[in-house]
Amino acid sequence: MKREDIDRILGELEALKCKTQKEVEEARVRFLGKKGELTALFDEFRTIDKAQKAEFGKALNELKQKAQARIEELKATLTDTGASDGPKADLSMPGDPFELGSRHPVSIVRQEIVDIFRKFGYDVAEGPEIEDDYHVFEALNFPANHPARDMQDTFFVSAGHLNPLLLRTHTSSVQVRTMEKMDVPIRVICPGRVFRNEAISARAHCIFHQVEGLYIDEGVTFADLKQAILLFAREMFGPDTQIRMRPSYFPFTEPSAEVDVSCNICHGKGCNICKGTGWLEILGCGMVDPNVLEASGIDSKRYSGFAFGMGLERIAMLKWRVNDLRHYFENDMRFLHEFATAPEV
Ligand code: 2NM
Repeated sequence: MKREDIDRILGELEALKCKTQKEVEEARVRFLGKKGELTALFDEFRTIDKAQKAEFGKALNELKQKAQARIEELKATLTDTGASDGPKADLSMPGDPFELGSRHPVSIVRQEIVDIFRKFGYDVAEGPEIEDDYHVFEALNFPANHPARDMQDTFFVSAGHLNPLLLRTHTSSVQVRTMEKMDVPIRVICPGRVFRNEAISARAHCIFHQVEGLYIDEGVTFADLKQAILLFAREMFGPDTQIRMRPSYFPFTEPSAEVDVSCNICHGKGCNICKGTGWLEILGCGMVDPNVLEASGIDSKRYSGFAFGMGLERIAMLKWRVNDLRHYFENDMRFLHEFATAPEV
């Protein structure tokens, strides 16, 4: 047995650094374990002669105490729990409640309408909300002095140009882009957000949602329009639904009509939803004006088409008896939860 062995181990203990509890445990085994360095010295101690025992006994005991103290010290200064390979979280903690969201009423109605027209063979097209004057007005046969082209009615992004940028006031602009790009026959519906410079009230809002439809082919007639709208109305409002058309005016269609559906709340008896008339106005439509076809490069002598448009907030109002448009945009959870449905399975 040599004094240097004891001194060397003392030095190593002092210099010992551990980053994890695992490393501390490895050091403990190395110095104090059954096959450790100190254990080996104690075994050797048993075999040495008496004179040497007097010299080394005390030093060896001190070494063992120092080794144990050093290991405890390292253990205490480390913050990890020693279970570093196991889960970090307390799995017995109660979980956060998981709140199920629900669809917005406008989104539900849009999906229903899109699904119906998809079944009829229509494609769905989307386009930019920030548009130019050409696609919102010029190509749609709006005369230069039409009030919609005024700051009073439309939000302009850039003014003073020949073709200013503005927020689209209808999704017909998407249909113009479709007519420019696609070959006839065209069957398309365009859902989307539109913007009008209106004072906000229970019946009007500056942002709302539309679905517009367009059908162009050879020999498309007003009778086709009427039948398409009737089939849509029966899918949307029930198989007993009747429609009626009233003459109207839109710059992009001629002739134009407004469509009412029979009130499915009072069935014609008269209630406060249909204001006693038995009819509810749901959309506008008409035969696409030849000027509109020609502007987008479609031969109006060979082709004809119909178009229609409806406001989603209005249809959702009729469906769920919502009495104020502003509810749709305020994100009041009490309102939104009204439309929660059981999760689909
Ligand atoms: C409506 C009513 C009537 C319409 C017209 C067009 C287009 F692009 F073909 F000219 N798209 N949508 C239209 C026609 C929209 O909304 C009340």
